[in-house]
Amino acid sequence: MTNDELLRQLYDLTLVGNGPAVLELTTTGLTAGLGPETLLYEALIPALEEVGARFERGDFFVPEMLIAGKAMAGALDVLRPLLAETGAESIGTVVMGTVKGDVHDIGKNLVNIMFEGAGFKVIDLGVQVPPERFVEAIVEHRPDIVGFSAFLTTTMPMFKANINALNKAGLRDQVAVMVGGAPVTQEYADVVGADGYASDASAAVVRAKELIAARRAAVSA
Ligand code: B12
Repeated sequence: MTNDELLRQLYDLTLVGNGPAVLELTTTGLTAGLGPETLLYEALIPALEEVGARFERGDFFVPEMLIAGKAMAGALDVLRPLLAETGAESIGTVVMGTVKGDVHDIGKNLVNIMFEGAGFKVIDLGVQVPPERFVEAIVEHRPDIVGFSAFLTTTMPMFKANINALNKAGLRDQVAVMVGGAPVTQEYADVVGADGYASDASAAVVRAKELIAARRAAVSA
């Protein structure tokens, strides 16, 4: 099988949510010398995008989304140590969570993996995280960055609710707020008053480093 055929098969099998075959093919791909990023960005993520498109058209339903998501999550478990390979000292702390009312966690988990890979300490609060839980975690861990993930237009307003909770707790200027998730845009991030937005995990790392550098420069000025 050529690498292109392997990526095509991985895409097809993720699309239909064949977890065991996705796992096997991910391992085969790595053995054949394909990088973890190639497997992610050229097969796994495009497959989930197609799942979403089919769901929107009414060709797929929630069970299909669920098994495709599970297949992707299984592959991520294999890719995680390779994406997060680092011996570096921590360059900052990030508290991350999917907002209240939202159970999508694959995108958030991918961001966490890339953050860890870049040398951040990540505290993952999981999914359906209410504003008060973010506040507690910020008080406890004193992170440089708090990240809110949302995948539904109906849960995106929780960004604003979370920021209001930080303001109320007097924590807003102690932490940089980053937001993201499939329906989120830079414009929306600006409207809710977030400090940073990124459309994917690699961009999230770049933006997080910029935010930390800016905050440290402001403190020492
Ligand atoms: C898998 C999936 C599910 C699974 C989730 C499994 C899981 N454990 O996550 C299940 C089946 C549970 C599910 C449920 C539902 N889903 Co759903 N789901 C999806 C699907 C197909 C893939 C999402 C995904 O994981 N993508 C892969 C990752 C890697 O996505 P990504 O966006 O590239 O992630 C990057 C960025 O967003 C960014 N990022 C993410 N978070 C953050 C955070 C920060 C701080 C930063 C900086 C960056 C960042 O970095 C990530 C990594 O590169 C999407 C389709 C889509 N196109 O998104 C629909 C989709 C998100 N779901 C949708 C819907 C409607 C639902 C349901 C309401 C369906 C229903 N009727 O019940 C429920 C809601 C449940 C709930 N309360 O949350 C809609 C949302 C529409 C909308 N605009 O609101 C979508 C878009 C499908 C569609 N096209 O209609 N879903």
